[in-house]
Amino acid sequence: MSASASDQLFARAQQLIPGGVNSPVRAFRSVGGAPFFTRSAQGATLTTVDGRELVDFVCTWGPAIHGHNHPRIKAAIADALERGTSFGTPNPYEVEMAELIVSFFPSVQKVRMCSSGTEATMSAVRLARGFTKRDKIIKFAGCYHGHSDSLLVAAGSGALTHGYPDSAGVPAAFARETVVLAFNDPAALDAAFAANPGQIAAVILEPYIGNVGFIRAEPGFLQHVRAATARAGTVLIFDEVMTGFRLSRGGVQELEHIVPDLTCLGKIIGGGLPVGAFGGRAEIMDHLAPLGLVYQAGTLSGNPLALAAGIAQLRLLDEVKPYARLDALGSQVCAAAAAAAKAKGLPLQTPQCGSMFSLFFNENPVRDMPTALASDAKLFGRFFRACLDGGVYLPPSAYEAWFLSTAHEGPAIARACDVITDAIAGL
Ligand code: HOZ
Repeated sequence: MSASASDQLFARAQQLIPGGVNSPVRAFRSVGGAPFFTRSAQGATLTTVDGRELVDFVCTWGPAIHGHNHPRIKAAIADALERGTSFGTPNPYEVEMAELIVSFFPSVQKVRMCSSGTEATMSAVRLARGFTKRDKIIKFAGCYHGHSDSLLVAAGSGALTHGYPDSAGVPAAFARETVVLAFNDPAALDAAFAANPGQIAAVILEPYIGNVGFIRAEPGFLQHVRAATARAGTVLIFDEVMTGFRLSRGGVQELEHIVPDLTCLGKIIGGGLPVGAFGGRAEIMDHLAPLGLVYQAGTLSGNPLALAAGIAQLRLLDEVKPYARLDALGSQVCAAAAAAAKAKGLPLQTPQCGSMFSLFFNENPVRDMPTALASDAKLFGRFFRACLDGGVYLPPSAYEAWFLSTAHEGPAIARACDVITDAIAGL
């Protein structure tokens, strides 16, 4: 039997690209099998280079909230393309995007664009350190904030998936400046502040975690974090790269009525093109160069194509008001999976908020990294492969969130629920 087009590409890729992929989770190592290569994506569907059509629950890891290749976003990119691909000077899209972000996120008074979520979180941490003149930061185990040195400690996402939550190559001296705490544990936060008086520059967190699977903050936790950081003069950074514009118009901070000092954004604001942003209180943001002494820069920052796509995507959000519909779709998938697991006698947790959720094969509720790691990841791998065989693509890791788009409404969701139900029944 001749190798599939995906297998042939993967063989070539492995010769030249470490692991054959440009981002580790895509290698399928924790779920088994070889990755497929995508030829095109439309609506809720990925088409592989072998011509298979898959219902996509990854949505390019969050950005495709209106589905893949939406005509309005395509048109905005095409229009911007007529004017050029990159200018290296200020451009009008940057002002329009800043106005939009500030209108969606009232906590953001000033914002700077960059090219990825990693840049956004890395820069926000540097800014918090420059602003407070302190070195230490607090992060929570399992939260993933991209791959800069200070933040790649007890990290989720691919780092956790492949068993290296503390990456090699991060100097111990850097890691010592990062205090790692359990998520959803207010007492641990109080103890860390008591042990490091006047030393904590920032607390950074995914307010609902998307990178150890999906985990919601328990009632009162984020409010506790806000009060403790305010008392300590510590900058509170919400990493809403995944949750921003996705769980509500104004992210988790809107749902939980919290005003963080800084917010990191990405994914949806690029409409599928590379982008990131960080913003917050003007008093803090004005410490950035050229006004202040904290340096941050980027040749492709404010890229006109990425911002044209993102502006179209945000305007569309306000037109279609998708959040109730997305929540109903998420509930439908979780309910179908829960019913199948109950019928099969398998323990399953289905934490969900709107269009983000996870399926954990676990007896107990998942509230932090240790409880997530107590899930049956091997069983998830079998479930993943059964779904893929049935034409449904899930995140290829037990420790990543699933994403939905408005394009999943109708036949796609019905087909996916049937495949998920059959896959669980066959475990
Ligand atoms: N770290 C990303 C999700 N948490 C994965 C990105 C990718 O592989 O494209």
